[in-house]
Amino acid sequence: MKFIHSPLHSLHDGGKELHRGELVPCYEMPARVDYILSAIARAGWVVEAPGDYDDALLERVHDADYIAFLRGAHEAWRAEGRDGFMLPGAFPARGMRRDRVPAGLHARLGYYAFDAGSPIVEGTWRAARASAHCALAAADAVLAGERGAYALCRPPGHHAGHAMFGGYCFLNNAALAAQRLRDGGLERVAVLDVDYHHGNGTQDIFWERDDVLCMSIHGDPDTEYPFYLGYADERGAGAGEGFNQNYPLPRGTDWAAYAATLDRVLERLAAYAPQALVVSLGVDVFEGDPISQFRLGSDDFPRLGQRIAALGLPTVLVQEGGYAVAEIGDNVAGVLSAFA
Ligand code: OKP
Ligand code: ZN
Repeated sequence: MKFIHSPLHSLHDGGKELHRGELVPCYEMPARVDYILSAIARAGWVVEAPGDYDDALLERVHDADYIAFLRGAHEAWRAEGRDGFMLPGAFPARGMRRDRVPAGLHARLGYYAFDAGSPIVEGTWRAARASAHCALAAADAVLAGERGAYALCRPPGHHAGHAMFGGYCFLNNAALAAQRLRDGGLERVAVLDVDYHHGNGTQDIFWERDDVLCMSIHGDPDTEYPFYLGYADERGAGAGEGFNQNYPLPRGTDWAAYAATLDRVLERLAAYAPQALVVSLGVDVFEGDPISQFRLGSDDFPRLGQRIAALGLPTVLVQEGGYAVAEIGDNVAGVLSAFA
């Protein structure tokens, strides 16, 4: 088992999110990583840094102009004489033009964003890039024969689509790992997203593909973020029809109800006979999470890990959400202990 982490994550800091009408410090904060690293150290596991990867690899799952926008956004912001974090205030909603990318910086910001909760600061691009590198390095470890590899990614990735950011996510780390496994010669890869929030970005990226099965268990979007995707009738299109599967569950779901759905999901996942698995590992299903509404206890995370490990697949685990900061380390380590 390998554990991959980059200290560059801390460059993504200092932004605020629009939360219920107020600008508040982001729930997705650097301290999350400190708690995970402490728990990893307590378990006696050793963390490695990823190597560097060419930006062209990011275009395996993301739009080239979107990548160029992320890379240059804050520099352009500063060139306009501004400072601090960037948040969009207008979006191309229904009936508006989405077929052309506007020229102005603020216009492009809203074009590529889908919420006002994902601030871009000066270090966001470098942190997001390093986070993606962690996922790529974890995929490479699995391609080299490791049974499991954990990428301590921050910022997270599963809300980032082919050409959009939001939900604290800029580059889709799990999708990049899955694509890396495909490019490394594996024919079928499955992505299992257990974060509390629907992995809309991963769904977007693999929507028309049958070589990457996407399964997500999450809070019902009728009431939970990201609201406008994640319903059970979204099943993929074209060649990808049937290769996207969503399992929304109600607020208040506890381990007993969660495990019943998880067992069905794992059975279907195994039937696809993937050659490797990518887990979008959000631990915001925890009962103490400040922005989520499931009721899994800390004791349930080893159970989750055991069930995933029992698939017997080479597995890349990619860190996504988890905002109960003091407990995030133990909850993540609880899952990882089943693999390590
Ligand atoms: C990211 B991940 C804005 C409300 C939106 C975003 C939640 C993103 C969760 N304040 N909150 O899936 O854990
Ligand atoms: Zn989440």
